[in-house]
Amino acid sequence: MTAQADYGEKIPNNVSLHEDRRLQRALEAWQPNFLSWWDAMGPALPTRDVYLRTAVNVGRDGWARFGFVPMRDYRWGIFLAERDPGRLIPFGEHKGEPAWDRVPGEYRAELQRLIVIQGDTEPASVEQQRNLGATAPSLYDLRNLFQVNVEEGRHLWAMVYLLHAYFGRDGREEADELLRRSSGSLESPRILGAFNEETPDWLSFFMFTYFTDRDGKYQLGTLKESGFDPLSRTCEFMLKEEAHHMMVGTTGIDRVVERTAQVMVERDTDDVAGLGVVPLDVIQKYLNFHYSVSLDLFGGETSTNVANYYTAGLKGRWMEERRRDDHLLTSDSIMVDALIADPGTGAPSIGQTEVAALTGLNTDLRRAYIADCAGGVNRWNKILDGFGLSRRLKLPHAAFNRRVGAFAGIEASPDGELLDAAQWERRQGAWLPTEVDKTYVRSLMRPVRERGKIAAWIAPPRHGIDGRPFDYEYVHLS
Ligand code: BYC
Repeated sequence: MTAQADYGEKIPNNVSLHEDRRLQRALEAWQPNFLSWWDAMGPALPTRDVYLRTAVNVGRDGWARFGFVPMRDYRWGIFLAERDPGRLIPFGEHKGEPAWDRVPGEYRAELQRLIVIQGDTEPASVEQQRNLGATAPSLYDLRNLFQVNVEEGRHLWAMVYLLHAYFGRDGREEADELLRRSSGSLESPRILGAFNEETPDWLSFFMFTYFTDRDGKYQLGTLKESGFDPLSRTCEFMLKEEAHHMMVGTTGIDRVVERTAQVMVERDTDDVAGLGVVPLDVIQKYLNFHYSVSLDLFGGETSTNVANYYTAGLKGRWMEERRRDDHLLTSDSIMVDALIADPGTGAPSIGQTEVAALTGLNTDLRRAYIADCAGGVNRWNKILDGFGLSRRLKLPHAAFNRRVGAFAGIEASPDGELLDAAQWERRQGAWLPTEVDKTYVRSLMRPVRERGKIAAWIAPPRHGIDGRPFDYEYVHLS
């Protein structure tokens, strides 16, 4: 059983931190560095307090408490899902052995790397979203932004706990590095590409929380299967919080599409750029961008890293336990996207090739993700349909705008047509946000801070938070 959450401690936790004074001291020494980072890189808009959900336990019968909290006093805690003492490793060459409570020496470097990469994304997203508070379309949205931010902060704590508790001095150094790198920095950028991109406006924020947070959902889903039980348990709990981030993205884009569709119908025109809402082709360009950089987050179509992680029992598949196979995959294969050279001319074309299932595991996960993303697009198209509009949004081809994997070296249109460099240069402005598009979207981003009011470019939400109405005063500004 997991210990009860201890809220009397400086660092709330359900891992009996007080029983390990050394670890407790080490984390308490990291805490002020975290707070200085939060002050310097976290939400820039000054607020008095915010109606936030704080994780207080991991149980089914309630794990969160809602209330007004000054953000700096948010109780970032360490919570692991309950321990299943009989848990067995579900895949790889250690399949069927008891899950590990300690780090196996032979896998130390790989596990640490996975935890550091995961940990690095959490503060990165807070940094990317730092200035969005200044232009929030409503108090409801402002509160959701801050909720996402504090929870990403808590997810950083989750990874830092693992580094401190299980990886000795190396782990402590890595935990410090997590606060030293910063999103978009030239000298010490964040590790993964998408986390060095800007999130300068709320359309980007909703696209980020839809597409990039969804990568988080899938990656955490695979780490939840890990044979290293503390990692598994922390990811299981992180996934609960992650659901709110998905909701913010999904309904955020719903509401942008809805408002645009409304104005298109009212004015009987597609050309809504001058009418204070985001034109559908700009929404499509933002979607193209965020989707393609998020596809990159899954790594190459083939990867020996992922094969090794799986075989070692460190990182499983999405829904590992529901898969009906041997969970070893040593004799299976998978078709993955690839560039195929024409045997005669050598000219490349987009096709598929068969590889060992183990090396194709990034593809396996990316496919689950793509299917999930398609669900969002269907939803937004239903909104358009509901307004009687025939225009549709779509996911671009997997080869479009890729910088990692099989298509990193080529350019392709959203329909998957191969392009040479000159064609790409000439046409990319039709598919990716241009400076003009970004400036237009930014021009719409005027803050609305009056209770119950909302900016004109977005529809109000259907529901408030925690049963409160939309016009609740979710944030008290200072
Ligand atoms: N940018 O062998 P490959 C989240 C590197 S999001 C830059 O194909 P692998 C969140 C790669 O590291 C989830 N570099 O890659 C969301 C490798 O480097 P080395 C975060 C990249 O290892 C929103 C090389 O290229 N969690 O939680 O099979 C808000 C060859 O690549 C990129 C995780 O990612 C890139 N996009 O797969 C807040 C889970 N992609 O070894 C939070 C942990 C690849 O040559 N990470 N590279 O130096 C992993 O499982 C894997 O490391 C990756 C890459 C899936 C990222």
